[in-house]
Amino acid sequence: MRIEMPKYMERLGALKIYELQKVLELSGGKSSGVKGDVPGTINISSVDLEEIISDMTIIIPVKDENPKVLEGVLSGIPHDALLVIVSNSRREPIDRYRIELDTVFQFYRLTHRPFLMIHQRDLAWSDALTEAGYPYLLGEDGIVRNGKGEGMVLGLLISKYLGRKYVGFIDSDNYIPGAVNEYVNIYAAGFYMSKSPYTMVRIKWPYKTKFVGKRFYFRRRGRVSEITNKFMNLLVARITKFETDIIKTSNAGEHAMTLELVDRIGYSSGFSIEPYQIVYMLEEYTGIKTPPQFREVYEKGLEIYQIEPRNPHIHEERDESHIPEMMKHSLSTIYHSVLADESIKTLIERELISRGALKPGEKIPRPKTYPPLIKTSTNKMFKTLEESAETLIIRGF
Ligand SMILES: Nc1nc2c(ncn2[C@@H]2O[C@H](COP(=O)(O)OP(=O)(O)O)[C@@H](O)[C@H]2O)c(=O)[nH]1
Ligand SMILES: [Mg+2]
Repeated sequence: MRIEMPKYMERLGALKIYELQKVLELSGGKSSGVKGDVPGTINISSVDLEEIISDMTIIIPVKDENPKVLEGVLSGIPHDALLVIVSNSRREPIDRYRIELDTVFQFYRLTHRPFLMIHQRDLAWSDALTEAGYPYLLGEDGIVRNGKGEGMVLGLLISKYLGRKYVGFIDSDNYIPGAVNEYVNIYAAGFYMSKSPYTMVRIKWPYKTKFVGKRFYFRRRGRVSEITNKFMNLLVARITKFETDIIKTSNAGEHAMTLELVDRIGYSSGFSIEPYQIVYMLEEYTGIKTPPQFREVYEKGLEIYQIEPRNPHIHEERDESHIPEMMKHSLSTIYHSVLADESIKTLIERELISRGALKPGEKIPRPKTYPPLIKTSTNKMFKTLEESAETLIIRGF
């Protein structure tokens, strides 16, 4: 895979945020590296990509998706990545989890891909998370809360137990297996470029593709992400005092991290999780908080790559009604940041009101946040799950 070298990077304390890099060739040839090659680009050979992917867990969050689409997604994930599927699908009146499981089993029979699958609302999580010292995801009823963020954190806890060095997310509603394949290769390319054990790679979809009339329409920007990026960059400017547009991936559901970083950032509920990760890193790793919680990250630095794939993004188009709600959750992470001043707060309120996502006078709810995973004993957690989880299925490892 050949990628543009980033020409520009913003450095904030321990953070290095690279400008957007484009994929130039899906497959760039046998030899890796920059020397003697095309200036301004870096090539990573498929052998080097596969080496990294064989030390990677891929988490797939699922909620009521079409099993055929899920099957396509599985087929796109490179062979040596470990599959962890966390589903929050309805179990009544039809048990959709069972149907998904059948799809995954069939895929396993035909490919022998090791996988682990579990339901987000499995009652065993209650004891498992409590014993592990991470009860935060449990609601008042003692069951894990609904929400994409919650499902993702469960996936991360399992990945921490499994111990592979890299962890990536792939949505289960992607219609193009080739795009899925490219995303995972991009994660590996980012890790190849990075020099730090604390690295995050975020995907910037080039187009959100819609079918309009008789042809595709390639929309350049998503509504929510455009607005979140604008405010996220204003938040960065509160630290540097220079306005910037460096952040292009505030809502990147498709992203990957080193396990070392998974342990050292915070998470949040539902669809606020992706922007919150950036807010957390800005609060924790730009030097404004003393003493720092994780000194080692300051020693080694934390690198954030943002990479734009070649494949268009064609995913399940849901009805538009949830967009204002998503926008509110997304911006609430910035609004409630310690870095946000009154002027940014006022701008966010105005934006949400003008888009019908907030009524005048209404308060923006604080996002529900979850601490880093570093102190969690995932061995204890996993033992309990193995003993009593009704929905846990493991095959091939
Ligand atoms: N485990 C889990 N997955 C979820 C939940 N909500 C959504 N997902 C999955 O998360 C991914 C992204 O959700 P989607 O609704 O497509 O969001 P969008 O693509 O960001 O608009 C999809 O694969 C969903 O199936 C949830 O509550 N739990
Ligand atoms: Mg989607």
